[in-house]
Amino acid sequence: MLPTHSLQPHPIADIPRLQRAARKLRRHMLTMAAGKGQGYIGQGLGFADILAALYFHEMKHDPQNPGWEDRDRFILSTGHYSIALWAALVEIGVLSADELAQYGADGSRLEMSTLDSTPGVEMTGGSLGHGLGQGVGMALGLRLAGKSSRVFVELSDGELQEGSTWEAAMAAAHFKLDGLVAVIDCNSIQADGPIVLNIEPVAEKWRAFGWLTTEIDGNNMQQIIAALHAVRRETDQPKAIVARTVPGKGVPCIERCEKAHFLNVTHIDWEDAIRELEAQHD
Ligand SMILES: Cc1ncc(C[n+]2csc(CCOP(=O)(O)OP(=O)(O)O)c2C)c(N)n1
Ligand SMILES: [Mg+2]
Repeated sequence: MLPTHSLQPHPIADIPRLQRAARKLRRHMLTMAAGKGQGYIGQGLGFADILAALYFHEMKHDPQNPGWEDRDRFILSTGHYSIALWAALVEIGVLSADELAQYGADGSRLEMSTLDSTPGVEMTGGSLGHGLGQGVGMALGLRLAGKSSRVFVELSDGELQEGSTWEAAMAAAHFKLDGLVAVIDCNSIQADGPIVLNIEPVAEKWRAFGWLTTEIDGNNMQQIIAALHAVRRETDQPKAIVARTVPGKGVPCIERCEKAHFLNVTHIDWEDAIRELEAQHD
């Protein structure tokens, strides 16, 4: 965890506004899952706070022009978390809220796994373990092009068991990719149960690979903002934020699910889930 003295919020961060944004993202995700009757909702709810902080505070982007060449890049390495990205892209106005009903439908732009043909998506996902390698390539390319844009890569704890992740981590440190930020979503699950291999101590591993690393509660907006602020430092090192998150965060009936990886109508009454989220607004 970050030492207490570094947990001061960024001076211009409006924490309550960002928490409200995260709740809106969660609401969009529940709308999608309820419409489809199923989805990777546990992960999305767990990652909502970080996405809200990235899209509504930290990243440079232009919703009117999602392909703007000076934008910061956000790579969602775990394609199955797409529900979270669709929610963010709707909330910033790149996609329309009407499209939420198309989540997971055949031929839809809002697939259950990401497609880079959808506006705002940097990488086609699905096969795990490739996001960081793509992020390294993008960060190198941006540096060669003389751009100041940064590259944020979401990674999962399951992906820490992929050799390709560590090859990319080593390359990023070798090339001193200062503008590359990995946000590692440690939600302690991997498909149908707990993490299979022991991946701890996660933060020490990133430090050993040469990354400037902080560890936070990934559902605490103040800590998220403090960590994002800390990794703005120019250090000739890539940056890692190890975020401990709770699958289903914000919706108690989903938080309580033992197998939160993929939820469907046999597990969840979606109307109850929406009511639970909305009750927390008060
Ligand atoms: C290379 C690869 N191997 C296996 C899978 C199948 N798979 C899909 S999601 C998943 C779980 C991986 O764990 P994590 O990324 O932590 O996801 P979580 O369970 O937290 O959603 C697996 C094994 C895949 N998509 N890609
Ligand atoms: Mg996981």
